[in-house]
This record gives sequence, structure tokens and C-alpha cells, in this order.
Amino acid sequence: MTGLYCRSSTPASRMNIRPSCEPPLPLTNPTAGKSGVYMGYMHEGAWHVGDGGRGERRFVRTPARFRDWIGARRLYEPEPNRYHLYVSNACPWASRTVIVRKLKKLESVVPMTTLHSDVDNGWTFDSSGDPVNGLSYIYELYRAADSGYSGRATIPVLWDTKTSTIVNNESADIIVMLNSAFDEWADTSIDLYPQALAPEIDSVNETVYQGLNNAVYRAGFSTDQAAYEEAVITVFQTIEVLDQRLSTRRYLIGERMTLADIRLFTTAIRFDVVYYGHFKCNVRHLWDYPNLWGWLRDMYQTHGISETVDFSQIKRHYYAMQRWVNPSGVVPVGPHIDYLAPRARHSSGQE
Ligand SMILES: N[C@@H](CCC(=O)N[C@@H](CS)C(=O)NCC(=O)O)C(=O)O
Repeated sequence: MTGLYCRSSTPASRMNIRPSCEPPLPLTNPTAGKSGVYMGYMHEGAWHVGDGGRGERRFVRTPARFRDWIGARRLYEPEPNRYHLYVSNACPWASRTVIVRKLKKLESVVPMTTLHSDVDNGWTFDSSGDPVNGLSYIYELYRAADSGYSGRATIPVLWDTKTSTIVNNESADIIVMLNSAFDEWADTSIDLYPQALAPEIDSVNETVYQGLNNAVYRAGFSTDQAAYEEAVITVFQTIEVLDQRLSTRRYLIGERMTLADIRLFTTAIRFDVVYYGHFKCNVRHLWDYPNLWGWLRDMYQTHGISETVDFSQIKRHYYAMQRWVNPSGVVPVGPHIDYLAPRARHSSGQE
């Protein structure tokens, strides 16, 4: 199981507890940690250190700024090796794009650079650097795309090497593009967003985004008791609804996997590992919900998906980098979860 077994000689590993990450320090990205600044933000083209509004009483996510589209007869035409994807395996939003790129077999069509989970001045390239523009930090890409950019320097980023700009930095858009814009070179036997199902997928996506994908962050980043409680209640109400939904079908929309499943998966696979503890979403574990738990193992065991999940990087990124949530940066040893347990679900969704 990727990342669940640590070979380093920590006290926990010597006790054969199977810790799921490296010790918290030193940082494993040699270029990271130099400034002690983990995240930062851009204001009018300049990079600013500090949390830049993290630790607010109620967390409000800033909408993505770049929302252009790749398509035939558009400014951004589909072409192999023209666009570059910047991601991190720690990030649930970026991981959506990693999974869709993999399932559509676009690895040689849309090149990708994976940033390290250890950040320093925001997302930081490792010692091999940015292969496209030779940069050191993701915020420099934002500045290159818009010299007056104000906002957060988030991943994923879909970069156009031809016009040297950011096409799109919203994962919800990028996965729709990856699903069909490159079909001339992709695996067309897989369609994760069939037109006939689009309204239902969109509707489930909205429920999952408001109630889970973003609500776990609203819980975890809140510094206000009432705001936190409201978010956690929303999270568990949504989990109940999804568990119920999955009692009668294998996937969220029915018998085929769609983008709705991928958008839920990247949050669900992080739930017991980081959101339960670090974001205090601890009313119940996800494994306590039989249908959701069966669906999660089913997804994880789908060919190609588990390779995109790196529990070690996920835990380090949240626990060691989000110091406004976890000031010590200490990363927990557990939990040990068997995502490879048999997933014999039949089409009704039941095990
Ligand atoms: N709406 C964006 C959100 C992306 C996002 O928030 N990414 C996080 C990483 S998990 C990030 O880069 N955060 C940096 C920051 O907020 O400064 C998407 O879905 O693409």
C-alpha cells in the first residue's frame, strides 16, 4: 500500500507499528523550509509571506482566476505536448486531474510536473526545478501569467507553453477538459462525463463540493467554534446522504464511474487519514459507513487509481505544512487502514 509502510528508523517503526509517514523534520524537499514560510499569497504581482487570511474565523475559498478553455477553433487548441499540468499528490484538487489524466491515458499527451508536499513560499519545485520555465515556485507562474495577479497561488495549474500563460487553475474545469478535449490522442473507451448524465453529475458534484470537498476545509480552517460546528454537521449530514445513495448503486451516478466519483474520491481517501484528526471531522470514521467504505475501496482498487495516492505526502502536507492548524508540525503515526480489503460489491452497491 503506497506510503503506508515507513522504512525509516523512527521509534514507531522500531516497534513495528507501521508508521505511515516520515518523521516531521527535517523537511524532505531540500529546497523547502529555507524561509520557514509555508504558504503565502500574491498581491498586485508581488509575493507576500504569511498566511494571508488563513486562520480567519470562517474560511471562504477564493474562486479560481483563470478559467479559459481548451477546444477546437479556440485560442487554446488541443495539441499534444502543448499544455503542462502542475500538481501535487498531497492536494485533493490536483489529484482529481492526476487521476483523470491517468484514466484517459494522457500521460504522453499532457506532460505533468509533481510538486513536493513540503512547501516553502507556497508550492515549491524540488531540486530538479520547473522543466518548462525554469522557475522555483508556483507563484512565479501566476506572476508570469498576470504581472498584477492578486490572490492565492494554488495548484493544479494548466499551463500553455505556446502563449506562456495559465489556461486554467480550477480542477473542476481541468478534469472536464482532460475527459474530452484531447480525445484524438486519449482512450475514448472511457467517458467520465457523458452528456446525457451531465445534469445529474453536476447536481451530485454541487452537493459533494458544498457538503464535503470544501466543507472539510471550512471545518479545519475555522477559528470560530460555531463556524466549525456548522461545517462538521454539514460534513456528516452529507456523508449520510452519500452512504444512502451508494446503498442502491455501485457508483454515485449508477453503474459507471464518472467525474462525480473522482471528485468525491480525492476527499474520501483523505478523510480518515487527515480530515478526521487534523480538520477535527471526528464524529465518525468514513469506514463506519458501510456503503461509502465499500465504494472507497472499490475506487482505490480500480486500476491506476491507487498509484496516485501517496499517504505519506498527504499527511506531511496537511500536518507539517498547515502550521496555523497544527503549530508543532508533528505528523501522526497512524492510522493503519486496509484499503486493499476485498471490495466484493454487487451492482446494488451492497457488499
Ligand atoms: N478551486 C481550486 C482550489 C485549489 C486549491 O485550493 N489548492 C490548494 C492545494 S490543496 C492550494 O494550492 N492552496 C494554496 C493556497 O491556498 O495558498 C481547484 O479546485 O482547483
